[in-house]
Amino acid sequence: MSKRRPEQMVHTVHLSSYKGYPKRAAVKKVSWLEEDEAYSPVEFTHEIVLSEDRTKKEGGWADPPEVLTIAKALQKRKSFDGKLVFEKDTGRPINVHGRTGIRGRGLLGKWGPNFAADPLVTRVNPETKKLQFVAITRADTGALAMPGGMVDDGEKVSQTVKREFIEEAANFPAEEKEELQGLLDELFSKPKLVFQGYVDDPRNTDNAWMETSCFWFHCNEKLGKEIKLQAGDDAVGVRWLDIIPGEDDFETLHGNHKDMILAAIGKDKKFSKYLD
Ligand code: RP5
Repeated sequence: MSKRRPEQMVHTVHLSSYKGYPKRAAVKKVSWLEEDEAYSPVEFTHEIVLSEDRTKKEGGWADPPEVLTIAKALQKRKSFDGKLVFEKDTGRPINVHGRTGIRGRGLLGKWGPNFAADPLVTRVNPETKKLQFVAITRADTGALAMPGGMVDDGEKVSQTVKREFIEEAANFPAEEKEELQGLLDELFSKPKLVFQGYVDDPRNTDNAWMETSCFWFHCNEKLGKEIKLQAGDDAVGVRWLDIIPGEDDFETLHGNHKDMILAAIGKDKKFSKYLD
């Protein structure tokens, strides 16, 4: 797995906007270790999150708004990027990578880290010989991204990557799905964990943020030709995208997906040549 020291990640979320979010307050100093006396973040938790309070709604996916009522459970919550630190006056966890311009949870259900999983599915294009990966177009921002999603309560991350791939990138009617099943089982049989950590996601706030586990699955020639793609769920498009640093589509991937992909491939003796 790629071992990035968490402190090397400098997030840019405070510079981003997201549909339905208020404008972020100015962030002069990202790091909590530096004083930013004028810092005045906007409080924002989306009403969808409040309506999914699992203490009030059966099957709800969000924590309750009163963070102190789950203080014990929060103490046990672990971030991939370091020990959780809590605000003294409110008990809220603070973003492991610094200020974002928004307090509260935005559209994220959990206080602190919200865990996702991302499948990096690659192939060598049989004609161009370029290394490519399966990229979806996200419905929320229009950005290209790995077809990842949130880990459901009680679900193993290795199951999440396969489920999310099928939902977002291989969303065929039942019959066709059955035909593809064998290929997908083969492809997802050997998960290789290549990244675990923070995602520079535009939904992040000072008190809630995305973290992911990225698993790499490479298609051999046969699989690369036979796997069919069909967008679904949160994806409005899907395609094989060339992994070419410097090219616009690749440079502008969601969050830090580009860095995760480059780190995984750059460290692999067999594949790093594709980045030359
Ligand atoms: C990113 O958002 C993760 O890396 C993952 O790709 C995705 C999960 O959120 P949804 O796509 O489910 O909204 O931060």
